[in-house]
Amino acid sequence: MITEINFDGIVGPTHNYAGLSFGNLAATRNAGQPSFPRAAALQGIAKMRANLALGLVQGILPPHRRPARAWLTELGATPERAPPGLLANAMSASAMWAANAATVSPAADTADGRTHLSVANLVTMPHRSHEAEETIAALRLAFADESAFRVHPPVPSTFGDEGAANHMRLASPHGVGPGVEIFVYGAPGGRFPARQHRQASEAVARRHGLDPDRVLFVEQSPEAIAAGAFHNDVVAVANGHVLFAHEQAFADRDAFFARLRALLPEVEIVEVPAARVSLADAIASYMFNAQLVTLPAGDPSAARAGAMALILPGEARATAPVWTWLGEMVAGNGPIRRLEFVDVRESMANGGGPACLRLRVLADPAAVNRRFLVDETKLDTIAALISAHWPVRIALEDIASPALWMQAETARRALLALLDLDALI
Ligand code: SUG
Repeated sequence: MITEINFDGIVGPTHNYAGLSFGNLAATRNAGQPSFPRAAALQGIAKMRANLALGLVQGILPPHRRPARAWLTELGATPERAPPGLLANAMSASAMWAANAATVSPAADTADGRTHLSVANLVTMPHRSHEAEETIAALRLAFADESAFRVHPPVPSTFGDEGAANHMRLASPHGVGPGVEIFVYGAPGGRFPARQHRQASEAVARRHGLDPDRVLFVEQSPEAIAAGAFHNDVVAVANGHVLFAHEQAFADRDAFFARLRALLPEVEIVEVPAARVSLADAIASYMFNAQLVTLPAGDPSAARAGAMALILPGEARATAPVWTWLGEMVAGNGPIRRLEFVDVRESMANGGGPACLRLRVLADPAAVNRRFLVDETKLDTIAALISAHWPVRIALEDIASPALWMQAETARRALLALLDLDALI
């Protein structure tokens, strides 16, 4: 049966705060702080358990090899002889933010009736620009069934592409027919880099065989990028027929909403007014970097068919205007009926909330390589391995430590062996 599967990136053993992402305010603010990779990875596991408890199907994507030796070699360096800045770029655990792994178009939207995935090139940030090669290997293995999936390589690096973080899909609540795919891009020239280029989005839409009449290319508001929303999923999220967004998320909100309503009259737009929650508070709390999920039938809070839950970071509770607004929203009669909170604070400190940590794929779980799917028991074994192998703490100076490189490589190999994914070593 076609269902939404969330593939979470397992937080890698080198998770650290090197402040590499200009324009990502949390990451910049926490630069130089010690990190706690074991706690970070276990927080990710706990989030996956919370998703399973809601009755959702859960998948995983393994961490990438760190240090990224192959990338350093291409640059004429080695971990031992790399300038510190370059080494930090080779040690980031940033592949954990699986929303940036690829853009996904479900089978219902594509010309050949297969689910298409385009691996993101992530070229704007050096530490993320070398993720694509391992991501494509993992996705080709997870979605190896060519009758159901097609995995595309990244678009050429001329145009920046950040994957699903800048893509939303809305569809009829009855689940029939193609959806409307929305690609959100940034215009260059602002205070911070616009990571998603319109040309990259257009290329992805063409390659996926989307109906041009059911695709919208929407500019993210320059104010949102300037306020620290380096991806659209920091100010908006969509699920089913519901769009949950900040009033200042889009450059031309009125034109976008009018086009969307014309294409999908059933759409429900839950908009948070700037007068209630400022852009700054929305970004600090990551209230939009939530997983907006449809509760399975039978859930007590699903008082009406297709009711939805918002899986939010704990930080959203700590920001008073956000907490007040969310409370009023769930008490009302809207489509979002339940709030769930997860503790992903190690990831949040690098600017990655619950939604960043997962890649959504609408597909039949039976068509997916089962090694990439998890249940409670498998999560228990992964958690035990993390507790045995992941470093407890990394201080910035440890990034240059050969002992840390060895521990990280051993930990990753042990995880891949446990998952029966040695093919990715
Ligand atoms: O690309 N942080 C990530 C956070 C990605 C969040 N993803 C989504 N919004 N979907 C980024 O900025 C910080 C790493 C560092 O500084 O070491 C970092 O890469």
